[in-house]
Amino acid sequence: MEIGIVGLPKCGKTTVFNALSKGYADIGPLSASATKPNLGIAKVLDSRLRPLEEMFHPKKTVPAEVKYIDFPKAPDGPTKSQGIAGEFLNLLQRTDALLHVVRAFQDPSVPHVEGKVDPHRDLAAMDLELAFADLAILERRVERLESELKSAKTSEREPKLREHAALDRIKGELEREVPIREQQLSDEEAKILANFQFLTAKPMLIVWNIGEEDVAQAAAIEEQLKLQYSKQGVEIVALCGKLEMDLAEMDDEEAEEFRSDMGLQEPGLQRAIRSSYQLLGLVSFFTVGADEVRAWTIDRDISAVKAASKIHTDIERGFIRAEIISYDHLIQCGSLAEGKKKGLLRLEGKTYKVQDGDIINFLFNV
Ligand SMILES: Nc1nc2c(ncn2[C@@H]2O[C@H](COP(=O)(O)OP(=O)(O)OP(=O)(O)O)[C@@H](O)[C@H]2O)c(=O)[nH]1
Ligand SMILES: [Mg+2]
Repeated sequence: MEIGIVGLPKCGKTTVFNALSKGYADIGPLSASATKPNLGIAKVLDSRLRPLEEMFHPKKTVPAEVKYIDFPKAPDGPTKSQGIAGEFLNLLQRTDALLHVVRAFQDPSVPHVEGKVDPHRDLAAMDLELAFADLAILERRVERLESELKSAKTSEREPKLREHAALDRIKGELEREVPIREQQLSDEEAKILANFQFLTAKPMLIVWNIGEEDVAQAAAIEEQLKLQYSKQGVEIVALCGKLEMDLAEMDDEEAEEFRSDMGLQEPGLQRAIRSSYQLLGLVSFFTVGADEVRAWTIDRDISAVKAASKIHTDIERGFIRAEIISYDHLIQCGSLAEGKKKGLLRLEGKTYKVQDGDIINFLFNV
């Protein structure tokens, strides 16, 4: 699972990246010569891990992870593109979701290209860039189909005509500024689209990068923004990138103290990571034991046997049954043995749909 970070120049992309992945990539003027994307991994903090640790005292605990990619700034040049460097478009298209950073912080030492800081304007400008990238691809494909149709045999015409009609309609809506993720698609259109990797079709998390002085109002700002921008496939969080980056560099205790001094409640960063997780339609199941308590990431609604393959293909191949208890039931019972006595630890087969929070022990035979 990979999330691509996008945004206009100097909006704080690399800062947010560092905060998410606890990384040390150069920011600000130091990053001027950066030519390679930064890759990082964020651990998904899950409040269910701690009680499981207390129950099983494992040697180690492994949280779920999300990968983030931060792109260097687009080179100055004749193209109007501000937010997407052409050479990285492919990489961006391969990601599963976008994290769109919008500058809402005031800082005279970081001049804005447009002069004034205006996050609403910037958000719209970047959305437009994403739409342009998709339109360019749609136009090329539509033109190509038109020229192929001229010489196509009768038997080949039908599928090409259908693809043409679908793409042309989607293109028309995109030109009216409806991102693909908000368009109503027929099953056939969705199938045709699956062959492409359109940017405006990806789920998007907007990170409203507020200044240090606004941190106390973060929750209120976020509430307001949600009314305006939350939609199907779009989530929004308000956080101060710079502060979160500083906090990510501290150890837990120090960070905790700092947060309470600042009056910060739930870390903005954790909300951002969790939102990315939800946007992607991901859930976690857990494996537990004296060696390891571990969260595993899967798509919502996948089968027990597919979930097993996340751990090892041997477990998938030799799958017999899965012993499952829900997280809530396990906590109520206090132990697996008690869960079994109460009949809450049950046996499920290959096709069982794994639920968020299931505690699973796979029985297999190789
Ligand atoms: N005051 C303040 N400054 C910030 C904040 N976030 C980022 N900055 C500053 O803004 C400047 C640009 O931040 P970067 O993270 O490098 O921004 P970027 O979007 O990666 O920039 P490019 O990759 O060059 O497009 C740096 O000097 C940061 O310290 C913030 O929340 N508050
Ligand atoms: Mg950067």
